[in-house]
Amino acid sequence: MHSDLRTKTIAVHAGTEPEPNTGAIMTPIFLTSTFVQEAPGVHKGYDYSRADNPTRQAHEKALAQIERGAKYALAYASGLAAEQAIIQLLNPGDRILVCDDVYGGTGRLFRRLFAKYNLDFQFIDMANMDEVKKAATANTKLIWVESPTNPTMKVIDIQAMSAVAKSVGAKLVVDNTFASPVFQSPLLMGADIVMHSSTKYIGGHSDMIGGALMMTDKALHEQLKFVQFAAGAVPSPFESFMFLRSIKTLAVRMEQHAKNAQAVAEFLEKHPKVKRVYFPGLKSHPQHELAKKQMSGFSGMVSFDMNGTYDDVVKFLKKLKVFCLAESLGGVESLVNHPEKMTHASVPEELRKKLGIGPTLLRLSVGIEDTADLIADLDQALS
Ligand code: P1T
Repeated sequence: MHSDLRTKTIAVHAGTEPEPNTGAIMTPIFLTSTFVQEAPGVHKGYDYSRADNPTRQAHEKALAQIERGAKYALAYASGLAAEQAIIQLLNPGDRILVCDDVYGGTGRLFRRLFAKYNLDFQFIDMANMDEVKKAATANTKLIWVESPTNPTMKVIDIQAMSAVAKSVGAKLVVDNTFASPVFQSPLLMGADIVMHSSTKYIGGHSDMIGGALMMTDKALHEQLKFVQFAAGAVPSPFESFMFLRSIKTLAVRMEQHAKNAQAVAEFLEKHPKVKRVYFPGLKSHPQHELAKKQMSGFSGMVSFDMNGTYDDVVKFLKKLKVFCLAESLGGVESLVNHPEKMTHASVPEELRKKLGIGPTLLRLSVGIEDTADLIADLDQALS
């Protein structure tokens, strides 16, 4: 696949080639755990599906092709399994700088599971460069960025973080889930690893859990490939097939998500019952200029604070007809989430308060429905 092709073309063809035995245009689902060998160690390139499977290989090839700047990709059973694989590269005593506004489950994985292995996770405000530089000590091995962040849509300067990472010899990881590979290319801005919860935009239909890592460096790919093989958090061949199918429409879906989210954010910003809207595509967003520089679209996630009390929020949620109350994001259908009580309930209370994740904050995953229907739904529920 030529990297000078445009995103919509790459997405449609990514990873798929006609199957050599039959000419089938779609990659078959190789539902097999093992492969017959001619003699011990002599086989056609596959020996066991945890190590490699032809359907997963096509899925990984597609992931590498849709994330600009990537040469390699690895697929995982979930976004958190992909994150876990990165942490498994570290040694006790290593420091990891994490942006303070990460997905609640990412914080939980680091604080409650991996901190006990003597890994030093420092959660910091990455919009504050002084704080970042002060925390970047010689034993810092990883800088972990999520941009835009979940749920308050902070935009972190990826190039600036890459410069800090290089200055101390650390690797830069960017969780690119919210932007999707269509709107942001962290590897071209100095990131070493891009991570996705492919459960979200890459899968796009709220029917699968999956994760992905993309990278440029061969040695880093080999290290992570070993972790994938040794620890085994792989997707099934069926899921790999489904992800291949989803990737074909990723670019067209993202276009509609972004168009709808922009309209919804502008509508909410003008509404008297709304206190504050968090969306990088609004001029009022504190890092709007940075978002314009490092993203080619603002994606489909919009958070907002309602005027009133938690009870008013619950009434509003009950009135919605098109938006469904559910965790997750990035599917074709519009969802609404209450971060404080749902996705970010595991964030320490003090940090939640500092970030502004309170009782009246809601997060919308704006789907690909008709724009006017989405606005009408929000309008009737607000009034
Ligand atoms: O759920 P999983 O596929 O394991 O991915 C975890 C994850 C990682 N990074 C980001 C930015 C995420 O948003 C998520 C999952 N998030 C939700 C389920 C949510 O509703 O925010």
